[in-house]
Amino acid sequence: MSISTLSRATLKPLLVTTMAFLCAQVLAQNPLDFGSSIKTADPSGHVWQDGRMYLYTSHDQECQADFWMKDWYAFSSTDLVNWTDHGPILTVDDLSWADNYAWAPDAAYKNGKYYLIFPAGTGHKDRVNPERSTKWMGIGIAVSDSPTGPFKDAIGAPLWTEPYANDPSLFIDDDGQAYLYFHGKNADYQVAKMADDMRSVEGELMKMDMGGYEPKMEGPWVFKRQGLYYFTMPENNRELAYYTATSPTGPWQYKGVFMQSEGGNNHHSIVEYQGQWVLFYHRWLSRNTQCANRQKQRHSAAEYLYFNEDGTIQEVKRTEEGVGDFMNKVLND
Ligand code: FUB
Repeated sequence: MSISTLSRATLKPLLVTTMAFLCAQVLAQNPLDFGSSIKTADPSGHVWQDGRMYLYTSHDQECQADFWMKDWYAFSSTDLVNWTDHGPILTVDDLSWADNYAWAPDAAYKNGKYYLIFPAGTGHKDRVNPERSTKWMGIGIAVSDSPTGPFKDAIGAPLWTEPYANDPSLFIDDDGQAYLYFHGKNADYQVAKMADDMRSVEGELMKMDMGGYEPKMEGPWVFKRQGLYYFTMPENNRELAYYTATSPTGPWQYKGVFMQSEGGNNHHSIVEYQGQWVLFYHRWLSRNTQCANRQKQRHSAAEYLYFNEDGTIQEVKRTEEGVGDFMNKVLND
């Protein structure tokens, strides 16, 4: 049958399907398009004074082995679709005290400076004979006059060397006090107050009261909404879950999972941008067959996140579209 003999009734559903397909192609924004083939993980979102959204990420190099990661990146956007690559903003070569494990970073703005907080380390993790492992990780802090760096190691050393610490996240409360959350010894979640100059911690590292429910792991992220503090984390490194509290140091009350696991670790951040709450996280891509180890790699993605009237977080599903219609949504909501 030629196209001219197709009846209107036959054509209409075909056109609708085609349009829907084309729209999905145009809107598909997951994983995020950073304008190159770069693979990123552990995205931390921040909106600074210039009104742009900044994402600070770690970097999965092609064919990297066992999370041996070497540098950190920043990307920025005003529509969450078109991103500018500003990286790398710091590498382990810039550090005197670490040569590997450039893992999940976070950033903060305080006293007119931008801070990049990051885990890094040395040594080797022996997964077969853990007693032979020499791997060590600590937390460093770097400073810059610009949100996109270059960042300079602020103290030329980790904030502390013992105990083990990883996956730092900074939250600055309304009174200007900065809190450092991290995954510490025994994979417990801990918090410390940062000194006003952001170059050391003040007082003790505190293991937080998680209200009797504390799946261990990495990737803490804290934010405040309508006076309530949210402590969010990847439960057992997989499902994104959250707690709430009336203080930034807890005690925390467990509230449940808001994004299910798709296998492989997840690491996220939650930030409000132009009146929309957005969840940044990473997805595992298919195996790179060019790599000898056929290593899977990760890349950053984004979804809208919604709250119920009572402040609880609605479940977030992974989508292909992500936040591809962000500008339409901002203009129409
Ligand atoms: O990207 C390296 C590590 O994997 C991060 O620090 C963890 O949170 C996990 O995403």
